[in-house]
Amino acid sequence: MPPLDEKLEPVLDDVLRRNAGEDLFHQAVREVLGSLGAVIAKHPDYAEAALIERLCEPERQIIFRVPWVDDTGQVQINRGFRVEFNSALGPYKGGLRFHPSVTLGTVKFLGFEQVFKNALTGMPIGGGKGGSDFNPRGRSDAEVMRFCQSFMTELYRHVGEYTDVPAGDIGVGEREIGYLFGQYKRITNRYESGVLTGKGLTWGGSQVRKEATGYGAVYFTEEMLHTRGESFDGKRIVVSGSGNVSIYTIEKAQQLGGRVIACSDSDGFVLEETGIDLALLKEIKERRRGRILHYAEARPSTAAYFSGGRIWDVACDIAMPSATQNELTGRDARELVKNGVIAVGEGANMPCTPEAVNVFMEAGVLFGPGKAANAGGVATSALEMQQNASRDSWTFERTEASLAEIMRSIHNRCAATADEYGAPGNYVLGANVAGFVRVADAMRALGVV
Ligand code: NDP
Ligand code: 2IT
Repeated sequence: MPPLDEKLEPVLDDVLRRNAGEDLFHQAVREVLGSLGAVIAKHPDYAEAALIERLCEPERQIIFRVPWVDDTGQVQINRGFRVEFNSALGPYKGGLRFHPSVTLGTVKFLGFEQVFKNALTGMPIGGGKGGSDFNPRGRSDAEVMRFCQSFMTELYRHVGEYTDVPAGDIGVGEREIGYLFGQYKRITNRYESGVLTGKGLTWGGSQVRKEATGYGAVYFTEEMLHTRGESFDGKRIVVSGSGNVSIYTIEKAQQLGGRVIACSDSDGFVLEETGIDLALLKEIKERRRGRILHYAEARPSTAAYFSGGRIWDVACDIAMPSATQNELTGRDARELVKNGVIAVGEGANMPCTPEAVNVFMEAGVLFGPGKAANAGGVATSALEMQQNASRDSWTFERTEASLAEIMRSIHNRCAATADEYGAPGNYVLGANVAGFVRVADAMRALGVV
């Protein structure tokens, strides 16, 4: 990571002081500020009017109690969050994460990343994020529904088509969006489709939204590979996780001729040299809500299961970390480089530690940072908002063609920005600077608000 410009040191010091203990938020801010020295050296006016300081302070942070009754009649209490980070470019937009590890710091890191990601898409969406420390694992459908209804009973007053538009993230998929939308509709007596994205196809959802993050990450990585005359065809690929992003990363990588040989969940990973059976993976993960262990048990002759082990020890050409933050460490990166990895595309948000990113950059590995590589999900959410606003619904083909075009243009914008700032091939710098400039220009136009 580049040393911090001395003008930006006090900005980071302030963020650390005012947000004590929020390590993930500190990490995300430090990474972006590391790229902004180049901008203010070239255009000092971007350091004026406390623009960067304002960008690091969320516009609004909401924390609320979420009480609900479990199947045994016990009252459970969770904590809900929505951080409305920046609305210079459009209504706050970003997912909801339901996972026991969620704290205010988690949501702030994700909201901060989202601001730059959403700017990079070129679409009219600001940045926000939310969630809860609710753990959906092992909960019945009825419990998940009651939790979602209670969550929305507070959240409904803060969201809206022109205000703040949540979607899914870890632990939040179509089922949860359905319960949330149902409760919003009931409380407000409005069929306001544009209040949430990631909806089902029969009730206002968009084709390709489910697939979009994974497909988009593969498109972005393919664009990086093309710069070196390479492609997915015939490559060995490792995808961590086995949730929404991972499944559709695997699907698109396979469609492009790649062989995905390993995927995981938080308990362990499966290695299958002949290639992951996607239909079985979907059956176990999407329909049965099962575990990777069950997948391996169903493929006894070809698949090996490693409880707890490091998926990044598996030799591959392309690595796509698609589970969670800081899941790929410096040690893992060195192992991947030693085994000949040529490209890393971040499907998850901030899955590579700063040390891992350095290892990849120094080794000349193509590295696509999450805020660019996984922007296809939120971009397709913006397409869903567009369809809702015009009461239209597009075909799968039309929507996928838009997604592919958006990912190509994000790639090209990052690459051109990296070139312009004298760092060709540095997609981290390209993504941070291109995202920053778009938000910062809008903030300047809107005055000190
Ligand atoms: P899902 O809940 O569908 O899947 C998450 C996967 O990651 C599961 O396999 C899960 O395993 C694993 N995982 C989650 N938390 C941990 C953890 N703390 N340690 C180890 N493994 C973990 O989520 P998504 O696929 O939607 O999200 C994955 C990543 O992609 C996240 O970083 C998210 O922020 C990011 N993202 C998602 C987008 C979307 O549209 N959904 C858009 C852009 C980025 P287990 O079942 O064992 O918990
Ligand atoms: O991290 C992300 O970009 C998401 N979870 C998707 C956000 C969205 O609003 O579709």
